[in-house]
Amino acid sequence: MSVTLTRDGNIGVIVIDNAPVNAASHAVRAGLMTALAEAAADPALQAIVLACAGRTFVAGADVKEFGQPPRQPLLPEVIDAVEASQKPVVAAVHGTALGGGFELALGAHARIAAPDAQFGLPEVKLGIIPGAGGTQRLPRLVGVAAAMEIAASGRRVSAAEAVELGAADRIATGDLVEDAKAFARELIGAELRRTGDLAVPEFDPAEADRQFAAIGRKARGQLSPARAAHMVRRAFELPLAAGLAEERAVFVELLGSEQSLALRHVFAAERKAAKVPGIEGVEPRNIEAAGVVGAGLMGAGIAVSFADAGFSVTVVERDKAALDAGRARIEDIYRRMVKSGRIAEAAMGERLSRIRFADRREAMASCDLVIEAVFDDLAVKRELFQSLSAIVRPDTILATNTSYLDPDAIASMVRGPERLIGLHFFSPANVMRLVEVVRTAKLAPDVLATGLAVARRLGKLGVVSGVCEGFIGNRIFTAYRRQCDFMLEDGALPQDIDAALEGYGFPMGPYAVNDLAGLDISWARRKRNAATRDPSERYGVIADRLCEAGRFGRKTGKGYYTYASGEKAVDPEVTALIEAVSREAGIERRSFTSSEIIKRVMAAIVEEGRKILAEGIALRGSDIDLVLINGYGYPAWRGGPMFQAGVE
Ligand code: T1G
Repeated sequence: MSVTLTRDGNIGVIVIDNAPVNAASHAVRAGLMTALAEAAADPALQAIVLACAGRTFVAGADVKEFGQPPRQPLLPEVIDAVEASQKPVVAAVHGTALGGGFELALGAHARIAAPDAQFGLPEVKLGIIPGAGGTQRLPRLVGVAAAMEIAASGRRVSAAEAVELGAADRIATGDLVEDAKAFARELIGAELRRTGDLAVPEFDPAEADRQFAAIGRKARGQLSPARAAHMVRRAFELPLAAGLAEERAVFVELLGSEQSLALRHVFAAERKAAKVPGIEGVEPRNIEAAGVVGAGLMGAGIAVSFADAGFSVTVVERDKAALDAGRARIEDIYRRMVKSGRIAEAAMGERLSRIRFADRREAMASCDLVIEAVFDDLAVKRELFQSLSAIVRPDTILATNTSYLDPDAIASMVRGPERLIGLHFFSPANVMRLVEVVRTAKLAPDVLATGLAVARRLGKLGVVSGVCEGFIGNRIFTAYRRQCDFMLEDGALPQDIDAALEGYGFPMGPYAVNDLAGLDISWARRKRNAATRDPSERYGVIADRLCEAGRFGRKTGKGYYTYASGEKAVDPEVTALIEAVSREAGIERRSFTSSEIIKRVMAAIVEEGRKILAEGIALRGSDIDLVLINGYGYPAWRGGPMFQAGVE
């Protein structure tokens, strides 16, 4: 680690070098104070550039220091010293200036960014709020509304948007540090614009109230987004010093909160998930050309994911009609992304240009990886993989997106089973972060490493799963759905269970989810497995009864709920059907409190999670937490069911 001061004529260049992400550790903070003092004392220096070595500007406070006693100088003190400098300080930002990194840049008198640099205040994702002036300085540059949104969402802000908002001043056109030096030279002799001295611009209180309420609703029980937004608004009411003090107090309060401990567990868990025993140092294969067989709902989403990440994609369907339908599905996904403002029209064209469509599998002969998302039937997969084996190169990786079939059985059909991997995406595949990377028995280590690398390049979270029915996520979902179904027979109603889980922080309860996905899919699976079901095990019949009545969910206008008006509504017919099932089973129905429902669901999850760990299907409890958070809507600010149960 080093913080160096070098001289280029009358410009002092301070460079922070603290791999891997220039986190603002104690040593960095102390080094900065020394370098600033040296630059201030050197009469030959008339301006200062603050830059970082390596791949990014300061990416935040050092999360490894959280929970330890704070050590002087604290980051706010360093930022105050930057801002108080009598000589202009220009921050040269590349990579991701996040959290304390963004706050450090805000303390400078100007900011110049590399074109692909990003800014952000992701503290809320760690259950805290910015603690070094982010909520107090940002609104002084961009206004209350934009600052509330940025601080409460924790999202990334591109360099272009930062300049547009006023959070950054320029985009570098050549070498970032050279451009920063030129910028610093321009500021010599000019009146210094100290961010902290700026007044917070007027804003519309009624609009801010509406924005604040929306932030609270979206947070679904998480505290930090609203607290961050509130502190931004306080910047308008308080002088800087008081605002900084109040912000720091809230930051320290939340740092000790359960929600922050839980979210820091999730942050660490995401990095642990990439560490898989047995493949340390194994080089992934180079994947540039991906083939996707099947352009239904899943295949289309997978193709979009790969195109979005810069792969060239070949989409294959069985015939022209299916191919045209698949192409239309993919174009529709992009049109919706443009409509929602997620991407610009030009980006849609650019990404679509990466996708080729073919109704012959031979079109994938040059692919580095081919993934199938065809009908989940073993005979269909067998025929497909046998033909693919003869078309693609021997080193082409073959992947299955199957949800419930046995990937080892599929691997046995492939020439070179060591290259058959499961990549289980979650619908909609171009939105959901989670990919279960399924480790088949014969899988080659470099193919497993490649699966994880591809998931990462897709911007997704790869979690390794062994082979079992439903892998990690669906196996656990099935287990806790079973408990919910039993509670329906014992006395609860769908709306009770959904309300309990939504109150716990899930975006949707299991029955509303089921109506959305369709009841017929799991019904088909239950009928397929009926012959092998253990007759001694309790079996919930309500789902079958609903399907037998043609109630498949939203797509048939009714399932666990009715959707006559398009909105979900409780259906007395369903209540009557459930009560009849209880009567037939001789069950005396009783009421359930939300906390009892939650306790029973969490117990079912943890029990199944422990089995999954004992069987070696999941590497660690925190991997199971990541699957439930990123695939099933478990509220991240609770850390995960295994975290709650103290299972690492
Ligand atoms: N502190 C310490 N180590 C960090 C770190 C951090 N802030 N961020 C990442 N690392 C480590 C990480 O553990 C991993 O280590 C390695 O860097 C590569 O990370 C006062 C209080 C920067 C976008 O929340 O979003 O500032 O596992 O695998 O995918 O208001 O890391 O290899 O040993 O994630 O290229 C605010 C969190 C902190 C940013 C890079 N900042 N980091 O992503 O690499 S709170 C954040 C990230 C704060 C102030 C408050 C990402 C990244 P190892 P990686 P990446």
